[in-house]
Order: sequence, then structure tokens, then C-alpha cells
Amino acid sequence: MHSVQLAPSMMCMDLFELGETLAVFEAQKVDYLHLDIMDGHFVPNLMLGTDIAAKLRARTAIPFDFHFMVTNPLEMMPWFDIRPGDVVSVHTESTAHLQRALAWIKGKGAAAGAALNPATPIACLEDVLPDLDYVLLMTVNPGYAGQAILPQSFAKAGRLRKWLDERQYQAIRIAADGNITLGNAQKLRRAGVDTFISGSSGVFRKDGLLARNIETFRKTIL
Ligand code: S6P
Ligand code: MG
Repeated sequence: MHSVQLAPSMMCMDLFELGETLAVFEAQKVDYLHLDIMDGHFVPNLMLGTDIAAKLRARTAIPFDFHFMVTNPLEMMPWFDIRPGDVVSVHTESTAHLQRALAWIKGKGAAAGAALNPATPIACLEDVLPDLDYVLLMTVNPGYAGQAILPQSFAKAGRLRKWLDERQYQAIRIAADGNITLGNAQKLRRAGVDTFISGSSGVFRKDGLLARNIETFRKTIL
């Protein structure tokens, strides 16, 4: 089983508390900062542009987890400073050239991921397995924070882990994104998820302190 990784979703941050937030993430050694890049076409929302990504880069050495929810990932990815050590996912539904996009990401020295919308079948990954470092399973429809998890996500995560293992791709990691509460993370972990994107229902929960929320996650999800 892969070790657990935690990536706070930065679209859920309080911009006015950015300095303190980054200090907590560094002290707590979170694995990545998850950056949702939305273009208003592939998803009905706009989020996190080049400027905020560059400003975050200047302030922290925590690697980035870019999640491109855009219609033309091959055109837009070069706008960002993607570095070795980062992880980068593109949606299978967003490009006719998924293999080319994954190869481009690897050419940057980053880990390459394919993101799947809830309605997208796992089988569409069959012919890019050699190009994949991870699969990002959307457990909500992408575009917004604060949604409820789709209950079929738990079974899909389990099926994906089994499907990858049967094909001898044990090394491919599985990330889950959307309503990753502590309870949902526990169930997804049992299904084989190893990387947790944590937003308004996770580390940024308003009923707890940021550092405490991360500590609780680390103690609970092993
Ligand atoms: C959604 C985006 C996610 C959200 C995350 C928010 O389109 O890809 O990364 O930021 O799901 O977390 P929560 O707990 O509000 O669902
Ligand atoms: Mg995301």
C-alpha cells in the first residue's frame, strides 16, 4: 500500500491569512499544495491563475499539485512554472491528446496524472497506463468546493485499485478530490486511495484550527 499523502486545496484558503496558512503547512510538512486551475469552459468556474501560482512559488518550497480543469491543457500548462517534484493532472475528458499531455508533463520532470470525472469510466485509461504516475479520482463534479461526495466514489476507488493491480500497475497512485472529510477519507483509504486533496470539509474546516485539523488527519488516516 502506498504511503498517505496530503494536499490542501488552495482554492479553499483564506487569502487574508495566506502567510500564516503557508507557515502551518510548512511546519506540518504537507506533501503538496493542490492548485485548481479552472478556465470557465471545462468547468463552470474560474480559479487560480498564473499570478497566484507564481506568488505562492516565491513564498514556499512546498511542491505543487496542479489540477488542470481546462479545455486546452496542452495550450495552458506551459503558462505555469511546472517543476521537477510537482505533480500535474489533466482531465481525460478535456483533451483528444491525453498521451501527449502526460508525456509533456513528464518532460518537465513532474509526475503525470489523469483526472477522471465521476461519470468517466476507468477503462479509458487502459492505453495510457505506461504514461501514468497517478489517477486523480473526482469524488464530486469538478468546479466548486463545498459539494457532497457522490456515494459511488467509494466503489469506484476500490475498482480502480484492483484494476490497476491486476494489470501490474501497483506503482500508480490514486488521489481523491472532493468532500474529503475525515470519515470519507477513512473509507477511501480502505478502498485503496493514498493521496487526499483536502479542502473546505478537510483541513480548512471552520470548526477547527488548521494545524489541529492536519494533525487529526495524520493520526486517523494511516
Ligand atoms: C473541485 C476542485 C477541488 C476542490 C476541493 C474542495 O473542482 O477540484 O480540488 O477544491 O474539492 O474541497 P471540499 O472539501 O470543499 O470539497
Ligand atoms: Mg482539485
